[in-house]
Amino acid sequence: MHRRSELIAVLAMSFIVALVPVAAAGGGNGDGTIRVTLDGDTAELADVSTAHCHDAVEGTLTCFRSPAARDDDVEVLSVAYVVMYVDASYGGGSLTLTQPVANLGVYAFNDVTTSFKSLNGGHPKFYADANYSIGNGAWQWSAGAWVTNVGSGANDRFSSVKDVP
Ligand SMILES: [Ca+2]
Repeated sequence: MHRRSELIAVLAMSFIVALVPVAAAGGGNGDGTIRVTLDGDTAELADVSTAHCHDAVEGTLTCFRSPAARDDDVEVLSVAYVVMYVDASYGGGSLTLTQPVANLGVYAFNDVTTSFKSLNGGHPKFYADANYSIGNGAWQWSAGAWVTNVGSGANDRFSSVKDVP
């Protein structure tokens, strides 16, 4: 009976360990990796730093060289809550989100955001740490806000984001 209990304990631990990466990954396939496309072709995360992407397709980062092409794809603008931009005044690469993102690094968008537009009355809350942790700071503007520059205290610090009405 004692050995059997030990075996069950070991199996239970293995199960918990196996679950952790899935919970930590947030968006994507559960292993922290996602499929990336650029103008319909398979691409790498490293290829998309100046592209315009969205998260509306589960497990995929769908990117385009043109922001207009991104906005037109699967009517993403009608369901998104935020567009985040690498540069001030809505410049540089951009990422349109329809879902909470526990780790923006999964989309190669960790610690880069300088401006953003809230869409559809969205009220994005940005966190300095992954997994919506407020330990190192969190920021939120008005619902629907368009912000040309998040300011020196928040610039290039966002690591997770979700819509918090
Ligand atoms: Ca930036």
